[in-house]
Amino acid sequence: MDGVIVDTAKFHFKAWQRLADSLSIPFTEEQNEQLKGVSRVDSLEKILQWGNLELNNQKKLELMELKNKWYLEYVEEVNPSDMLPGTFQFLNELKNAGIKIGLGSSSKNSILILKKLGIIDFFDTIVDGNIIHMSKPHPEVFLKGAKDLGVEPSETVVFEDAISGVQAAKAGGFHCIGIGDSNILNLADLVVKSLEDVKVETLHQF
Ligand code: GL1
Repeated sequence: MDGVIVDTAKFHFKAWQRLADSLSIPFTEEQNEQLKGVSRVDSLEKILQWGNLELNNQKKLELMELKNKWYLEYVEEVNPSDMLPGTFQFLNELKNAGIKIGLGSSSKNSILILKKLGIIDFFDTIVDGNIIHMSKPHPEVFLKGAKDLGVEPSETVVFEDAISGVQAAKAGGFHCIGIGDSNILNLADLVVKSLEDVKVETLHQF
């Protein structure tokens, strides 16, 4: 979801950066690439590790709540115009072609965001951070999604903007189209700039 269908990855980055700043931990855009697709708790652990900071569980919970509070402020105004190029058209095309659609996200805010975008009804299943136990790069999120849809990984195409997500898709035996930079998402079967570059026919090559 974040960074594939909607431009919310930048708000996660902004909130994590603010949190890292508050802890005096340097946090770069390159490091952020390693957080994309990674759950809230695992993202915090990575940042603390980069800063060589050890905190107790209570403090960690407080920091995660703070990051989420900031994130929710940033996404307050999110609306359909924040969908990334081609998203709405592609969802429509898939629906018209009778192809099942699942959402696989590590975020616990996925339903809120999908409602703000007005596209929640496109999804036949939603598997998110509230349901899964193991964050990407573990394939649990996609395996659960495929099971819900009644399809095999080998007949499913995962769309991912995150290194951890591409790794998860490939580890689960899925085909994977990367959205973004082919140098970063080099494990994907195909990399495109946005969903604007994908058609139903693109899926038939797999
Ligand atoms: C969590 C992380 C975010 C991002 C998403 C997955 O979202 O906090 O930085 O990695 O997972 O796209 P959330 O905090 O909304 O559960």
